[in-house]
Amino acid sequence: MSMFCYQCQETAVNKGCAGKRGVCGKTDQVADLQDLAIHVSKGLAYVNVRAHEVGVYDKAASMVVNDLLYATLTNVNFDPDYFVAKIEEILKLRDALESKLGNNLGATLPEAVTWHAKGSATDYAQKGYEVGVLSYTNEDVRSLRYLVIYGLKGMAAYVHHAAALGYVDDEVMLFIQQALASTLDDTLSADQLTDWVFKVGQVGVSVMALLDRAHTETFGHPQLTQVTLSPGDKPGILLSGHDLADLREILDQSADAGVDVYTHGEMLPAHAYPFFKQYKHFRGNYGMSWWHQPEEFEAFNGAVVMTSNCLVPPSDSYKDRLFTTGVVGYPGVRHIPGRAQGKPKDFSTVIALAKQCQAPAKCGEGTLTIGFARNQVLALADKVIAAVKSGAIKRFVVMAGCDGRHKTRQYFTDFAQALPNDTVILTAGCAKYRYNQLNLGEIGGIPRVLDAGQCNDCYSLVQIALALKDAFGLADINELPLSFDIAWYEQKAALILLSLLALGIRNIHLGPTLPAFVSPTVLKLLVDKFNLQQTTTVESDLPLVIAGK
Ligand code: SF4
Ligand code: SF3
Repeated sequence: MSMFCYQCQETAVNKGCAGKRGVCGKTDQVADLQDLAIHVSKGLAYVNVRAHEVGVYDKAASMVVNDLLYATLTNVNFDPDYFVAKIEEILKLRDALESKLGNNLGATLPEAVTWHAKGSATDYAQKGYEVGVLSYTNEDVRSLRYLVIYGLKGMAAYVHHAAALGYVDDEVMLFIQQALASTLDDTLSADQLTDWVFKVGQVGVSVMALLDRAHTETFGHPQLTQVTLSPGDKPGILLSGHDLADLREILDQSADAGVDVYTHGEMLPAHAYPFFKQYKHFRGNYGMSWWHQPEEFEAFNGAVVMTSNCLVPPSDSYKDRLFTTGVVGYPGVRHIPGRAQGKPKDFSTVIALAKQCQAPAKCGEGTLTIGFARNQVLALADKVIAAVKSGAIKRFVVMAGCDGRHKTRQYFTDFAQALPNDTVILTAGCAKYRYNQLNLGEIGGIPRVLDAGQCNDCYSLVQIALALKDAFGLADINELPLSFDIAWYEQKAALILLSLLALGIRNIHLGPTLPAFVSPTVLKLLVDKFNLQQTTTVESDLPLVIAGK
């Protein structure tokens, strides 16, 4: 067996993970099964789009496709059995829809629509390899197709978290099917393929808006909040990932259990929502970004729940204290099943285990200041505008996105430190852990690092930028004293990048490397149209970023 995957920033030698195992720990079998699962999802999406045209659309199937896309995102699901089951479920849904459609399906059908499963998981994996990334021989077509597919994976993540809170947009669900089905259409020209890429970016903005609405209408608008980093002396539950619906249920179910609940990684912004402040046992944040989890989960001593990416393959020292839920999975790690008929998930096993554990070992100290999403920043709008007008703030620099393991990411810490004292950093996503404890000070009471929240809260940063544009009476967002120095790792960041481009934002510096899935021709297009640049060194990039170039 072999594999080929180039979807994340840590892909081997920035070309592609091949052979037996990816850099993230994904095996060739899982990578190939994921590729087959995507292939059959394209087939189901194709049939469902046709079904929509003739009025027999399967709404539930669109969510199955969505969650499958999310499960294949980097560091979400490493379990081959999960993908075998999903492939079979998707084929059944496709076949059922096909029979409803009858002659309406059409005569000339893509192979993804006509393929039928036979054999074992090994045969599935073999098929997955055949229909995976390398099945596209033209590298530009491959690049544009995978920009669409990876953007959709990121979109699926945000759709999933919004849906968990009851927010579903039918037009978005249909778009995901249409965009996925478009990757089966060999008649599309280069321009049409490119159009699909930008459409994904446009819809990405709407999806981030939907998740923002789901979060703020359910939990209130984030407020300026100090989060403690020192653990208490009770046993704990540590919640990582992005899903706030899971957090609410864990907090409800553990309120009288004598345990504390902590956030890890991308769950940190939860402390800023008014709703979560009611829980006395919601104690603080433990640890840093995702890749520190082997040491941090070990030192935590208690139960750990992964609600989304990024899961690092666990060591035996804490595997029996680790739980997955939602679309996350890992062989041999206990999984908390989803909500049946709208009832909350049952986290009693997690709570029972936590009660028997020791309290967390010391990990950090002091506090972090968070909660600068759009409402909180706009509450300071007068101050911010006055500071820009007086010259006290010369520039805002969006340093959002993902963190990762590469040593080269020290660039982002050094860059934040090197920025002059009259600049303000706007951040979101786990990239912030590279500079959120640097104590960069304030400008007239406005902290120099404004943390809007999770990666999806880049939407909040865009809203802040648009409000400033209006306040200054500018015609174009690119006229603002605003620059972008973005760190990426997985496919949510790919969606965020496409969304920023769809909004017409130019001069984005992206690093630490450019995506391996962007071919030289496609890169030229992005450079010519948007002046997209790879981060280089702090010395070279700093003057450009300060000058808005
Ligand atoms: Fe490699 Fe990233 Fe794919 Fe994992 S997700 S196999 S590290 S490219
Ligand atoms: Fe981080 Fe995985 Fe992307 Fe939500 S948790 S930003 S990398």
